[in-house]
Amino acid sequence: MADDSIDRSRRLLAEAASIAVLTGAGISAESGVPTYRGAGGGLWDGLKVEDWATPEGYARDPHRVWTWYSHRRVQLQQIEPNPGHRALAELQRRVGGRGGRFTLATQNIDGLHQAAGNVNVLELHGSLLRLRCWSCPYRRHVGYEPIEQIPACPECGADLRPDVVWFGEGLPQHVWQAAAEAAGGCDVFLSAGTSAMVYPAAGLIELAARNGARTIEVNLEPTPASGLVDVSIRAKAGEILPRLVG
Ligand code: BJW
Ligand code: ZN
Repeated sequence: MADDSIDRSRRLLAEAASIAVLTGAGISAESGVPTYRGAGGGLWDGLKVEDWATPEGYARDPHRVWTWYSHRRVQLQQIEPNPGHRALAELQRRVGGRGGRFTLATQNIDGLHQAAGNVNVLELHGSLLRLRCWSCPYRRHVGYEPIEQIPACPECGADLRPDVVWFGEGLPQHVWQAAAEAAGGCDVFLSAGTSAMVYPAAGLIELAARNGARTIEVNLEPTPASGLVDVSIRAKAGEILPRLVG
């Protein structure tokens, strides 16, 4: 991979007053979390996300979907942030230290950015570590313990569900708005470890480019955004991000 792409990206990140970052499953791959698509991805415990991470998938077999999420949550206990996550935490500290603006929007639901030290993370697709009610605004944090029986909402008695965003569901509105504002107003936009196929999250890259940001992509494979960005680096996030920030 060309060293001049790395040098150019390093310079852009070092000089920007306002940086927005979008991450996806690829950034957690080196921590042992499987991706949804691409090499080595696509199946979570034998189930295909497109078939089960939908309201229809849940309606088909609520218990199976619950057990699936419970299992994924328990697995998180063994998982730690990798150098890619830690580089973004360092980037946030540096940009903050020089009085700049930094926004991290993630499509991931694994909480690893927060574990690495990032703050105010915008969780576009929710979190495995929260439950919410199907029919009222009730939400609560949960730990890594398995939950095999579907719990009832203490406020209204309806079933609780994982607080994640399934296909066909809208993103949490305030989270989406904050991410769109950051992407539309930044000098430099960095996307890392995302196939850039799932909308509206992938649209943040286009929004940033349209509004004049310099755009950098770090991903193992080419994506639909690769032709649009200023710098496209095909490599592992855990190897490259520390070099972009360090
Ligand atoms: C590495 C690496 C390493 C590996 N280093 N890189 C047609 C056109 C446009 C949109 C639509 C459409 N039809 C339907 C839609 C809408 C739909 C959508 O976008 N579908 C597309 C698939 C076509 N979107 C939605 O439904 C969204 N809501 C919405 O649009 O609301 C409005 C609306 C309402 C009602 C009706 C219609 C619209 C919601 C999307 C929710 C996504 N949810 C999931 C599941 C979360 C819960 C769970 O995990 O169970 O979120 S799906 C899954 O994909 C997950 C991810 O966050 C998301 C994105 O994936 P991501 O992060 O990019 O990961 P991968 O695996 O795709 O890519 C990883 C990449 O990393 C790969 O490229 C690797 O090469 C790379 N890599 N190792 C660097 N070490
Ligand atoms: Zn309720």
